[in-house]
Amino acid sequence: MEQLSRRRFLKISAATVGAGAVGSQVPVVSSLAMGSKPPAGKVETIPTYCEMCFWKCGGIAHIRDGKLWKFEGNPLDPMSKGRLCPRGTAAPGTHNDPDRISKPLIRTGERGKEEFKAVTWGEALDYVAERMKKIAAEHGPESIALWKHGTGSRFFEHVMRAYGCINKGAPSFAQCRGPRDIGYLLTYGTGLGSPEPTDIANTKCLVLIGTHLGENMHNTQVQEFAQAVANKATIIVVDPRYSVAASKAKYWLPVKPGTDMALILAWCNVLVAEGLYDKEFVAKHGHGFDKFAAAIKDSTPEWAEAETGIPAATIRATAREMAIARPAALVHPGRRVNWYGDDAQRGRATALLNALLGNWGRKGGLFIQAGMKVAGYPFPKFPEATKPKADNPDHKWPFADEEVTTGLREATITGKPYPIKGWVVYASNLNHTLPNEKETIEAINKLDLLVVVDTHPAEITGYADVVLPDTMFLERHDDFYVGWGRQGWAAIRQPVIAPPGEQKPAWWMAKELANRLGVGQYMPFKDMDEYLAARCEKSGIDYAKFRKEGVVMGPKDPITVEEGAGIAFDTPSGKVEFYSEQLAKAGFDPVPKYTAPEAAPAGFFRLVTGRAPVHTFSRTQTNLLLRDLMKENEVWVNAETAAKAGLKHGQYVKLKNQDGVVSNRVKVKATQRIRPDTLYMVYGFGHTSRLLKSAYLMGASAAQLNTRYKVDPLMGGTSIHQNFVTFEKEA
Ligand SMILES: Nc1nc2c(c(=O)[nH]1)N[C@H]1C(S)=C(S)[C@@H](COP(=O)(O)OP(=O)(O)OC[C@H]3O[C@@H](n4cnc5c(=O)[nH]c(N)nc54)[C@H](O)[C@@H]3O)O[C@H]1N2
Ligand SMILES: Nc1nc2c(c(=O)[nH]1)N[C@H]1C(S)=C(S)[C@@H](COP(=O)(O)OP(=O)(O)OC[C@H]3O[C@@H](n4cnc5c(=O)[nH]c(N)nc54)[C@H](O)[C@@H]3O)O[C@H]1N2
Ligand code: SF4
Ligand SMILES: [Mo]
Repeated sequence: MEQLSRRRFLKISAATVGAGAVGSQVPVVSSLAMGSKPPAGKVETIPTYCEMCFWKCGGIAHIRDGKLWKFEGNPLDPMSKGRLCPRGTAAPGTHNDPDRISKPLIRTGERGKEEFKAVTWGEALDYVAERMKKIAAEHGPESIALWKHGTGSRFFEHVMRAYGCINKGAPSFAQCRGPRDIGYLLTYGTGLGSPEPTDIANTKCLVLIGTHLGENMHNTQVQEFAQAVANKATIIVVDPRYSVAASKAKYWLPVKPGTDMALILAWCNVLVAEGLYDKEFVAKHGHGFDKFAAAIKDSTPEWAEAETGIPAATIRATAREMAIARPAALVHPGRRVNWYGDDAQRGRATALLNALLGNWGRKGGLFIQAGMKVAGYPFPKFPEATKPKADNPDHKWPFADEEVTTGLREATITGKPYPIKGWVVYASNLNHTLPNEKETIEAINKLDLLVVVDTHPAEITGYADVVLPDTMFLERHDDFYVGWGRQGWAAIRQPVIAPPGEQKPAWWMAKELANRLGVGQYMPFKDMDEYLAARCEKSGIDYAKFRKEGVVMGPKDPITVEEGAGIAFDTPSGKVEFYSEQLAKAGFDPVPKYTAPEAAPAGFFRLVTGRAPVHTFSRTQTNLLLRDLMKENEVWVNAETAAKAGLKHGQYVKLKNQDGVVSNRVKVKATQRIRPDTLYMVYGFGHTSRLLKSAYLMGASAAQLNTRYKVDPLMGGTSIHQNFVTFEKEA
């Protein structure tokens, strides 16, 4: 396999910020690669895994004369393969960010007014423990919920569960990959999780539906995508916007937003009608294929053309491209798929399209994941739960296999099935990550206690009663990351530098809280060194070597059928379910069906969102290295649409949505690269927290305009591409 050059990786990642930014991106990233002589000084290197996003690439921190100098990829790590994305590389910018919270805070003003006094750690933790005990005494510990994202939440979850807090929520499920995982679970008997088992590097035909690799900077996948492009794989991109990925594609299908299901069903129709599908795989592993074939009989390319705007001939041609390449043809399952309310069924439709291509367990398709065993720590057993969880008590969403965030928010608002009176929020900016901020604030106003554990004064922090300042990942220990992939592995997180202020690591806060809540026996280790060393010892892993190298690889199992992997499916039928009796029994379509999306009101455009390659959600806008590359977002407007509306490229406008919510001002990017009926914005900008000084009111918040959402009836995911906006020109 050709070695991927950093240059090609960078080229792919250069993305939306435009040609000018490619140049400006170089200094941050390339000083590491250009072999420039390091200035004099004592340099120490310490490996740890990255958490500038949740991909968890292994990196190596360089400390020069006691200061954090740079963070590079760890060549031993299978996620980074020695290279980090721009955000990982810019991690020192988060360590040094002047906008970070440096002391524990207690609220002095009204909620949302961002008025606090600094207190000692003892005062802050005593306050939290006392309030938690009071809520537990009055309502039971179930009435305190945890919201979480990322590795640092691990011991908060542990301690709270020990105290009897069974309720939790994570926007990284219902607002992200949840619908897709449920679609695959229903079809193949397994969700896909993270990282997805996509053999992009070896595929001969890659289909990306939305999934905007190169802007979505999930490192390994972007590297593999560059490999697929170099290998001349046929790339098919379905996106109303000419994404970076589309610019590498043989086919760009500018689908009408919300009609992807019609396209996927039409592709299935062509594969079946023309007899191009993998008959052997379907005969051996398929369940209910005949019923499936009958259900999609009328989903012809001509029918889909009218819905999607993609010519029937193109639909046929692209289906045939997949068929020629199969089984090394891969329809990427997607990641943030909460778009239109039928998302789990759309996930299932892509799962079925992959099944027709027979790519399960095949080279260039979806491989069989391998893991490794790392022994757990001998903790005492948790107390039995005596109440059901509050987010989905009557299984309103029968196929949700993780907590439903908006269900938990609703329980907090209504007090049903029982009151929720406390929230502990770890690294989740709920004002921006749950749809409809008004409902989030309504729920917050019902609380007796809101604890926010964060690195930054984010929007949610402004509502907190107590703010606990966390270290950033380079400053702390966390639990091991035990990864699943082509080969199992484990990576270590260890502090490489002291925090700049009074910040404390999450595990320490959790341990201190456990002592105050009377559940100290659940955190029996002195510190993380002791905890991690104990797990290593039980697993036969050399801890000293692990600390030095950062990564331990597990056994190398066969991962594809070609290499000898066996396949089995954990569905009710034991097969790939082309027809799902489970769904039929629960009153849902056993074969995915298309519903036309709602039309935009006159004068309005559909607002869709995505990622910038150099930022993570609403987390990194104050990082000076990344802010330098992109300090505000733009609204992409088709050039003709802009001309009709009298808008010029580069001018500022405000956007008003169907519910009358008006955004902050945002720059117009007039471009041919988007459909005339669609507007696009990178999500995460438009901060309204005044304490995020360098990001305050820079760009517009897509989240603020996402007042309307549809809930996926299968699993409670919330779709946000339901919002329409019009222009409000600046006076
Ligand atoms: N740099 C960076 N990378 C990230 C992240 C980050 O914050 N920053 N976040 C990570 C996370 S958690 C996630 S979940 C992923 C998300 O990244 P992906 O899963 O790749 O994102 P998508 O939801 O597919 O949405 C974005 C793309 O879908 C297109 N789109 C919008 N509407 C439609 C439609 O109706 N049909 C089709 N076919 N396309 C449409 C948009 O134009 C855009 O190109 O990114 C990950 N990678
Ligand atoms: N409107 C809209 N909503 C979305 C999305 C979208 O595209 N548009 N994307 C969805 C997706 S794909 C996902 S995965 C979710 C993610 O949503 P969440 O799970 O809620 O997580 P983040 O947005 O990553 O949370 C950001 C918060 O974490 C803090 N933080 C950063 N690092 C640390 C740390 O080391 N410790 C602590 N304690 N705090 C830290 C930041 O300062 C910030 O306040 O959002 C979903 N919601
Ligand atoms: S993809 Fe980038 S930000 Fe995410 S873990 Fe990897 S290097 Fe860090
Ligand atoms: Mo996500």
